[in-house]
Formats: sequence, structure tokens, C-alpha cells
Amino acid sequence: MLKQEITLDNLSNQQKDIVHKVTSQQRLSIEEGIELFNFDLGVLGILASEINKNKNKNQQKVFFNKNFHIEPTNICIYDCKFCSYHRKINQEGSWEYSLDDILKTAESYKDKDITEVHIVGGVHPHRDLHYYGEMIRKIKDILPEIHVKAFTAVELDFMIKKAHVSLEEGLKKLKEYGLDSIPGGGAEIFEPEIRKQVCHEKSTAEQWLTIHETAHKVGLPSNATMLYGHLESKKHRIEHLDQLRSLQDKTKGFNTFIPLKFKKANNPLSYIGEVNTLEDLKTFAVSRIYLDNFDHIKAYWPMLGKDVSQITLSFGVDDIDGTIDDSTKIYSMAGAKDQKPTMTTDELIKLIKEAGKIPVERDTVYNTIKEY
Ligand code: V47
Ligand code: SF4
Repeated sequence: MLKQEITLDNLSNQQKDIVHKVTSQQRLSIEEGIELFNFDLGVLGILASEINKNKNKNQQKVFFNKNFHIEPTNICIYDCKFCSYHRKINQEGSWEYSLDDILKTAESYKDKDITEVHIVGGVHPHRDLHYYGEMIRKIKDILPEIHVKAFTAVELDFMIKKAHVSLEEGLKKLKEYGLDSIPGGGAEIFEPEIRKQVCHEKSTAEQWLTIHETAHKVGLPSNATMLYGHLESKKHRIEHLDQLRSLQDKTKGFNTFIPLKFKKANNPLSYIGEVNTLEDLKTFAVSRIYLDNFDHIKAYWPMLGKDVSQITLSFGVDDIDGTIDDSTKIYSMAGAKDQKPTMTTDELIKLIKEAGKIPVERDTVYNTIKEY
């Protein structure tokens, strides 16, 4: 393949071995994964793009979907240090939409060409799985064809325990209510010391992994994320990817991996600042190279911005999430450039085509709806 296009002269022997392994589709070790961060960005782009092409049957496809978000509440029992979004009950800036409000939102999408609703929010102390299950059931009464991708593992952990049922029972019950898949949030960074510093109270890495493993077992596919660019090292990033790769070997239940860039506004970790675009592109490319058993890598454009998201398409990314319709506040409250995140289908298509790729509208589990 593209080995000849990469000037090997400037690489160390270890790096030459890594290029050989990647180009011959061999799995990298943790040490080799860490070394990837020392590669020239151009080389990482070539390697990641080639893997991407192989994954998509030699075609330059980039997927997107038509979706909207519901964030039922920002009231949260936890206090993650990177989070600009959560509030306590009655605290200024807190919200909780009533079930009626949420159903009105669902009504407003009745005649729109939307395939997915993404529901996430804070961990509300008074809400259990039956409350959220009923919410899903009623949303589906209004939008029977919609795919409900809802609740991070951290929200699930709390709402299932609050209903006093086992994890497996709880997930099966939510599936009966109409849950179709699980988003990737709450993973943050698995390394215990850093996790303690950035989100010490909430579900552990082991709990996050067990929840996703059990979800896959009961037939709920899921996504995976990693929050990068705060206190973690490159080693912690690769160890995080390694744990995801091992679980994917076991269950094959992950649809996609989404690296989430730490955004600094209005949270206690602001002092760290944000990593630069070079670091973003390296992290996306390294993720594409290391996660050899993940079919897709997603750039979540409300977090990265439209311009950088477009560039990630040359660094291993083959998915750019969805239209979103200005329905999420998580990143705007943390200082994202697009304070009103919405893209029309035409804008998404243009963004993808400008990068020289083929736009493909997908459903949540990557069935093709339409190629443009
Ligand atoms: O777990 C919170 C992150 C996540 C900040 O599965 C922050 O398709 C950066 O998981 N800077 C929730 N990140 C959102 C999420 C997600 C988003 C898009 C698509 C999918 C999917 C999942 O947001 C949290 C946390 O990692 N987050 N605050 C911040 N200041
Ligand atoms: Fe709560 Fe999620 Fe914010 Fe943590 S990241 S404080 S769990 S809303």
C-alpha cells in the first residue's frame, strides 16, 4: 500500500517497524501506540486515511445522520471538574424540562426528516429508570420510527440502582421501553488517578466498561468516547483505547469511537487551557490507527468546530455526527465556537464534499440511507 509514499528515511527503527505493522494490518502494542504521538502529523494522516479507506471498502465515505438532542436536565449529583453544564437543584442556571415540554419537543419533529434522538443530561437525584423509560415510550408514541440513543453509562448506573434492579434487568427493561442504543459519554479517561482528579465521584472505569459490556450482551449497541486534553498523558490515552479495543474484541458491540476535546470555558479546569489543533488531529489519527476493531471514528463537530472537523476527515475520521438542530448545550456552555450548533443537510454535504469525500446519510447503526 502506501509505504512507498512515506519517506522512511527520517523515521527511527521503531517507527519503521510501526509503519510496517500498520501497513500490513498488524495490531499495535501499547508502547507502539504511545510512539505514534511522536510521528510527523503528515505520516499519521496517511496511515489513518489508508485504514479508513480499507474499512470503507476502498471508498472515501463520510457518514452523517439527521438527529436532534434532548437534554432533560442539567441538574446533577456529581461535580466533574471539566463540566461547565451541571447545576444543583434550584441553583441559578439549572433546568429540568417537564415530560410535557419534552413531548412537545418530540411533536415539533413529527414531520421532519429525522432518524435519531440523542438524550443525555445530568444525573438527577430523583429520577429512576421507570421515569426515563416512560419518557422514551411516550416519545416513541409520537415518533414511532425514531431511533432512541440515550443515557450515558453514568446516568444508567444511577437510574438502574435507584430502581433497585440488577444492571442486566435494568437495561432489558429500558430496551422494552424503547431504548435502541447507548451513547458513549461518561468514559472520560479510564486511568484511575486522573479519573479521581477530574471526576472522582462518578462511576468508575470498570463500571463504565461493565455497563457497555452488559448492554452489548442484551442487544443494545453503543458508542465509546475519550475526553482528552486535560490532565492525562499520551500513555493514559493509549491505555484508554486499549481497554476499549479489548472490550470490542469480546463483544463487537461498539459502533463508533468519538474523541472529545476538553473545552475550557466556565469550569474548574479552565486554567489548563485547550490543546491545539495539531494535537487534535494527532489524537484522531492515533485513535483510528490503534482501534483496529472499530469500524468508525466520529468527529463531533459542535465540540471541534466545523473547520477543524472538516480537516479531521483527512486524519482517519469517517463520521461527522448529525444536523443536531441547535439542541445541545454541553459544548456551548464550555465555550465551543458554534454557540448555536445546527447544520442543515446541505451544509453537511458541502462540508464533506469540499474535503473530497462522499457524503453518506446513515442511521444510528450505520445502515446507508442515502449517498450524495
Ligand atoms: O461524558 C463534558 C463530555 C460527554 C466537557 O455517543 C466535555 O454519539 C469537553 O458523550 N469539554 C457527554 N467535553 C457527551 C457525549 C457525546 C457527545 C456526542 C456524541 C456522542 C455519541 C456522545 O461530554 C461527557 C464528557 O466527556 N464533556 N464537559 C467539556 N468541558
Ligand atoms: Fe454531571 Fe455529566 Fe457534568 Fe459529570 S459531566 S457533572 S456527570 S452532567
